[in-house]
Amino acid sequence: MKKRIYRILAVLTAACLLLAASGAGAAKAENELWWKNTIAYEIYVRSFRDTNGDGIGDLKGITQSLDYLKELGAGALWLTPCYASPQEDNGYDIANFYEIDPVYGTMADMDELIREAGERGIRIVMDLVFNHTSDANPWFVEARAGRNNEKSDWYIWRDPGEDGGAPTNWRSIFGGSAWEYDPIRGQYYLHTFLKQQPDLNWENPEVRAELYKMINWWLDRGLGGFRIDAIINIKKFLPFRDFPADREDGLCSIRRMLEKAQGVYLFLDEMARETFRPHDAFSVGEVFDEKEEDLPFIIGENGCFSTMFDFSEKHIGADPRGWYASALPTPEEYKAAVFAAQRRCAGVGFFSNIIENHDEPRGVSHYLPAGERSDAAKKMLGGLNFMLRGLPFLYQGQEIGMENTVFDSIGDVDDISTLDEYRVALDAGLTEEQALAAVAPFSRDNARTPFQWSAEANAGFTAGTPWMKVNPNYPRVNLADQRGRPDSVYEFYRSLIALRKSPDYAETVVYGETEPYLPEEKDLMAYFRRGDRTLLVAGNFRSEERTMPLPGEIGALLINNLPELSAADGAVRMAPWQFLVLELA
Ligand code: TEU
Ligand code: CA
Repeated sequence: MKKRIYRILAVLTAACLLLAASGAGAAKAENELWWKNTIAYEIYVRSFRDTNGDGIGDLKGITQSLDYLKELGAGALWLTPCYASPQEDNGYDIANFYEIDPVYGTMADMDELIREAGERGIRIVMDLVFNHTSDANPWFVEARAGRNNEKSDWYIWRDPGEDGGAPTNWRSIFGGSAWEYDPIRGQYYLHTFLKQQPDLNWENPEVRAELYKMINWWLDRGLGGFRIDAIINIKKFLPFRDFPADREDGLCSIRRMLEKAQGVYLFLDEMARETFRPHDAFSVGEVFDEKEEDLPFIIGENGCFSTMFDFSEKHIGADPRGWYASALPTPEEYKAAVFAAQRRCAGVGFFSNIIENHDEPRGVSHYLPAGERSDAAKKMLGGLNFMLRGLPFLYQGQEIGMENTVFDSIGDVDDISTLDEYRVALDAGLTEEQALAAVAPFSRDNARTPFQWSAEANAGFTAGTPWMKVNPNYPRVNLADQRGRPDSVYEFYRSLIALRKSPDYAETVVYGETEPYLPEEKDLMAYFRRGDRTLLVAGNFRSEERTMPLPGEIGALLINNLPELSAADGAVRMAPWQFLVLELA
């Protein structure tokens, strides 16, 4: 019976989507060009540039950096949340969607940024956090005040369980029960993340209408689009029930419930129909645990988003017991995950490709072995990711090869997720020192240290005291040292961006199919990009030389992260960490 209902639901979803899509196709085709031919750049507003000496990055700091971002070649800037917020999760807990948090600036600063960016051909993309709000949001304040007011059903409430405790045994993503008791209502409310981040009830059409109104309000202000946060979590699996515990605490990760939910694409298609499509707005989804058969609903010709991030590499080595028991990915595991993702989206749509973001450790410290994070290796990793089919999303600092930071003690840690994982490690019997060492490589704070502009005090990020310690390697790794230096990581990224935009190669780099080359060759990651030209992209994930046979004659050498190239007798002698983009004759 249940199976039949799900099948009907899936068919219904497909029918509605196909119906909705026919009109949208044309408009979408026209609009999608701008974002496909560009590169996107994520800014962690808090750590980008401080202009008023309070040690916290701000909107004026981004406006003052637009000429730099233009020089780099960014066409879209994704800003992490800068709405009014108690900052419990650094802005991912929004108290007012219509107000800029004073710590980041004013609405006038926002309008100025949108205008100034527009004058440089750059579009601003805001962060949409719609699975939850802050518990300081007036919507939640009203909802918890009673069971019969206008907003009572805007969040997810349940009576206590038989034992008077939490309604189910779910663990939030940041640890502890996903249920918080509220004495005023005498009920529990659900929070997938922090208890200060109560989940919105998307089953309530009033909630959805209010959210769509807000999106259109911002799009009418001239935004280019949105990044949509943790969006698959909005659909819950009903009726609520316990799941088998996955740790000693008797709880089970809430992800187990969320991954069983069905029908989220009806909500997402409605959202696109009410907001993004009428505005030809760009949208990139933060989608986890999606099923392959659902990809067309997400990024297909008539999908609910323009694109979505490919997170498959992020999960390599992850252990359900926690970060302390997780492992860093090997080059072969990384290569396999990347090629599988490229295969999954081929002929369906565009993934947005990343090696890092504000939730991940630095890519060069995560995917390159310790002791091997040379400029050549950093360029190779960046190049292998950048040349994939899809939209390249750079994260601030990636373009200069920023690395994981150093935590002298747990006191240096700001990230709530890291603090939770540290506690899990201690509960597993590690000493404080061992626990910190075990979770540090996975910490989100690695990506959140201030941007390293120069070797001056505080890396030129602030004239005050930075809200988070600057990475002590800033005298060695900073933009001022690299700008204009031909062999720098920064100039290497600029050369990749120039190739993607070059009239001769754009069609192939943007639209060309990806096809693995010699995938069985250990620690060699190579693939073709087949468009109106054929490119061979190759990286040697080793600190020793190796030979790579060529599939044909080289027509042109387009990118080389090293000064030399030794090619003879139908093969290339690749130096350690060498990266090449060759055009085949
Ligand atoms: O993240 C969603 C998410 O589930 C993961 O990124 C996860 O929280 C994290 O990696 C655990 O380490 C989004 C935002 O990107 C993140 O910054 C927010 O904390 C989270 O949603 C809640 O809004
Ligand atoms: Ca500031």
